[in-house]
Amino acid sequence: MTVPKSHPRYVSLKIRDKIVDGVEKGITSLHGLTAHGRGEAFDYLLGEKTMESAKRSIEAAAALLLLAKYPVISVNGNAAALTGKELVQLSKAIPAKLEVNIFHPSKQREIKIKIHLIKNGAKEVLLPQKNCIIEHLDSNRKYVNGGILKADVVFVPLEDGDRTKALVKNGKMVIVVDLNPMSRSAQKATITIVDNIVRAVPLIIKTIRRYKNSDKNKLRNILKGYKNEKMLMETMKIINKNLIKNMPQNFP
Ligand code: PTJ
Repeated sequence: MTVPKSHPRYVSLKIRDKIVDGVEKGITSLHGLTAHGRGEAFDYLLGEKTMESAKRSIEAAAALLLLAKYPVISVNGNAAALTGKELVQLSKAIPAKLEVNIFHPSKQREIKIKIHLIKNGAKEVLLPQKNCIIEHLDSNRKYVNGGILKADVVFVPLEDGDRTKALVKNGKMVIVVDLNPMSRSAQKATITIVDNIVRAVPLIIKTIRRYKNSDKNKLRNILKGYKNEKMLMETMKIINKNLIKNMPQNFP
């Protein structure tokens, strides 16, 4: 769709185009469209910009990814369509493995996501295997590969809540990007970045590059000072403030 640059919702509509494109290419599921709509609604409430609290979560996420022994980036249909190229860049910057993991089962879609990531510069992309299963999960997300199975830190952008909980139960630390601070993923993750994935991932890459050669103690201190619940609380306050600010003024 050609969106005129002058349109007040230009950026949002361009992001929406990427999801539609993902569906047309067979990368994103149809359900991904509704998931995106939910995200858009929360982004609207958050003012469609990266909040200070999200910036602090991004710092902590970068520190955790750099300290991890075996970090893995999990990629689903929405994340691939919105930030395929950037997730490949992130995997190289850390470095971390890329593993496809989708909720709505489709072997074909898994392969298309892999091809999409390879076209965007990935050297290796792991696919779920039927004989490789993580515990505490019944959905299609239970099928993993050597990456997620072995990982100590899993980066899970844009997710449904069950898996975050299951990954934590499996002893992993989980970094989530989710615009909804009330979602189960947001509430169960080790670090929750409440921001749009299209803004968050480039910022994580930038922060990783900035901290890449930092002393490990500096990174540990960033993590020590980080409290996920506090960030979620600050986010909720911003939503509250934005709701009040936008209330009709002259209502009797
Ligand atoms: O490709 P699949 O089969 O793995 O399916 C992927 C989706 C996203 C469809 C699947 O995981 C799903 O159904 O997710 P949910 O349960 O709808 O949760 C998605 C969460 O992501 C919601 O809390 C949304 O608010 C949030 N979200 C949507 N778009 C964005 C987002 N968060 C960050 N950035 C976005 N652009």
